[in-house]
Amino acid sequence: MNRIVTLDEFITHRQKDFPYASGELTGLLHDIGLAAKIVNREVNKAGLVNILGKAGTDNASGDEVQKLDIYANEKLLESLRNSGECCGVASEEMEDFFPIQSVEGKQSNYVVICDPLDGSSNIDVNVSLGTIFGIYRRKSHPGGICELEDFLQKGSELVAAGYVLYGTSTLLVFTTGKGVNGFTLDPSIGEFCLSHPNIRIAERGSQYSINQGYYKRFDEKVKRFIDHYSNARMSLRYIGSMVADVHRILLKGGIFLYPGTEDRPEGKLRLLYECNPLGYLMEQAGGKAIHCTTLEPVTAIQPTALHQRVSIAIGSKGMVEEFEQFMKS
Ligand code: P6P
Repeated sequence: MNRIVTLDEFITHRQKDFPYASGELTGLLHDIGLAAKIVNREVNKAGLVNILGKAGTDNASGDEVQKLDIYANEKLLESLRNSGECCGVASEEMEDFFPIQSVEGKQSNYVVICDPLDGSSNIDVNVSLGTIFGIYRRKSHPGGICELEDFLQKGSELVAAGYVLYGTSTLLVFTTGKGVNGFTLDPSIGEFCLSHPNIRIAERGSQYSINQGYYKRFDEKVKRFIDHYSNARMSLRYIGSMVADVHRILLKGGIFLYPGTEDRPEGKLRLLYECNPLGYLMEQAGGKAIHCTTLEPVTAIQPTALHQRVSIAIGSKGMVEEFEQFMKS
């Protein structure tokens, strides 16, 4: 029987792999793991307590906010604020970034970006949800308040990124730029345990993932790509929760697409909080993530706004490159 390797043990043991080998990044990953356990507890009983349903507000991207989104955002902020390991957080649930005061004079070198609860429209129907996060080294002068430039960094500048999937089990999958590893929460000991070491995505898969309901509103070349896969008898799987769809593709191979449409040519998904962290992680697993129109890597896009939206095609390298060929034809 293999020995259990907990998340904390893994991070500590691999600390030498982390850029700048500082305890801060270790501490940040621990903080995110802690927040994930707390959010998991509430997600697992969302049907039992008065935390279901819409909170009656919209977030910065105009999406109706569910109470669990607010709760998840607060828990992440709380966990990151208490340790003072980062100097600021930008979240899909907050209009502007949130500077964090230094704790006991500690000068933090990192900022965190997050989508606290992605796919939250699925809360009421018990479909998997996710938390997405990314960690950057700050660009502004250490010791001062974090600045907008600390968050408007390309995905290629990430020093760590990952997600938590609240599904049939709770999984934390992340990278620090040295490959991708997955940890499953063992509720009996309250620890994330290494369950998916060194994840690599297959060159191709048998599934594609897109909201087929928008077919009529896609670009003609996107329609031709979808028709090609439909005629090739590929399977269509679409959950409406990006973390769940991308996680399935990471493990099974495939391609997830959220192209622009006539009414939303720039696409729906957020560059900072969804596409960059997941794109960076996918690249680390041997996959690819590109903009559906420019075909550039999403991690190469220079962000210009905190809530900027982009289109994305992400997944198996061979399938993303096949999509590229259709878009160039
Ligand atoms: P649509 C959830 O709201 C989300 O941001 C992603 O998790 C998901 O992939 C996408 O939007 C679903 O959007 O337009 O297909 O409902």
